[in-house]
Amino acid sequence: MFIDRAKIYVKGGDGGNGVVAFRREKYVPRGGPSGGDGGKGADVVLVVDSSLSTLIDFKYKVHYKGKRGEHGQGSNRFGRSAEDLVIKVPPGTVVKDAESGEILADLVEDGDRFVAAKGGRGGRGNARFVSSVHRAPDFAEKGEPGEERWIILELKLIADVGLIGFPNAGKSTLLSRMTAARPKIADYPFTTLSPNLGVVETGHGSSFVLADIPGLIEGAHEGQGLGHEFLRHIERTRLLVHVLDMSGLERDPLEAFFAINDELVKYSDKLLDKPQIVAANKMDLPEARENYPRVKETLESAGYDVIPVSGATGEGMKELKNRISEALSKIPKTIAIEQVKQYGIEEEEPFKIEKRGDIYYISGKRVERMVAMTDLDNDSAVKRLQLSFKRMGIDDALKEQGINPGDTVVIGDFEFYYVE
Ligand SMILES: Nc1nc2c(ncn2[C@@H]2O[C@H](COP(=O)(O)OP(=O)(O)OP(=O)(O)O)[C@@H](O)[C@H]2O)c(=O)[nH]1
Ligand SMILES: [Mg+2]
Repeated sequence: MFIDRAKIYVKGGDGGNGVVAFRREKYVPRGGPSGGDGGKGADVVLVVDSSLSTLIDFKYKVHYKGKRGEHGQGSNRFGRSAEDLVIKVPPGTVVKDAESGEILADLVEDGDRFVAAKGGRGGRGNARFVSSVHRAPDFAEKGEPGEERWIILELKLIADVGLIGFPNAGKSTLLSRMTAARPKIADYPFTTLSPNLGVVETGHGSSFVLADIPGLIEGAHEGQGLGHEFLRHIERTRLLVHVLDMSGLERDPLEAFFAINDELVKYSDKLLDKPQIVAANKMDLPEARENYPRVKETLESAGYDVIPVSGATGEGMKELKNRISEALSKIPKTIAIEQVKQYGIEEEEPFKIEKRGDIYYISGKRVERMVAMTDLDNDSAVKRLQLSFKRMGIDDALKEQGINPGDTVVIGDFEFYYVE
């Protein structure tokens, strides 16, 4: 089964908690603070593995959660950071944010990587909060929560050469003749419903990747016959081999040729810029031989290279391979990479207050993170949080909105009573 789109959930590991500890020394009843920091949570990382060619694994596994970092320990020992959670994806995987639809990454080459969800940093141990005022801080930070989101993976095939043409033209037959791939071949349209890839060996150790793309029909650019899905895969090929059924038994070969090209431009003018070689197929049939001179003349005078072949007998295969390699050697090996949104350092609003009924809701990445990292059972830690809120101007903003002592304030998953 060929799967070229998947939606998955990724969550980075939470950071490990910092710890509260004090040194124990002979004759010293209470030594200095010595609580170590927690370790960093695991990043969830997508990495290209060229041995994969579909997104099928993601049909069965949808949730990916990184491990949390280890908690800190006494004697200033830091918790160990968690190892990244690596998810393998095939070359040509475009990553989008499921909510906004924005392209986050386009992973093309073997080893390309993208951090889909960052792990949280470890919380600081009490040893880190020593100051001239606090010689023996009795609180520590909790680990930062890991990032989480839903992402969409979309495969945009990468192949050197794409076989295009109407259904039944013989594309799959040619792929099976030239490569070790064994696509389904049958005498009815739309036998092939998803692209098949094969490697063509051209001798001298060189090779190219050939993609058999499902048949196109009139209206493909509007999505007819699943046209959109198929046309997308043509975008990242360097050369097209246009397969014509020369017998004309289903439709006139010249009409077929121009109809398909018409669909290509309507989808994107970039597709028509791709060099095309014409494989005049089914030349074993007498009707095909009859049509050949007329088709050859018209297409050659339009500037196309026309090669007579037969997928049935294997005639012309060597010539076709040679012409393809020759043409490829003149086309630079660049791939159209998707434009990825560049994240500048956006000035994020530090916090937002919304009053609904009697409750004040405070939101904002930074504020929510500060609360999540505070040990709310620890008075000193809570005091420190209050102080930070005051410094950020949250107190003043709440007062401005008319808050009274005893009113409820909600931040992230936590609820507080407001006190002066
Ligand atoms: N006589 C003859 N028949 C051929 C030749 N090449 C393919 N065929 C036949 O044409 C029919 C369609 O071949 P496929 O290779 O499945 O065609 P396709 O272009 O992949 O078709 P779709 O997958 O439906 O788009 C099959 O019955 C093949 O056996 C050829 O060179 N000569
Ligand atoms: Mg086919």
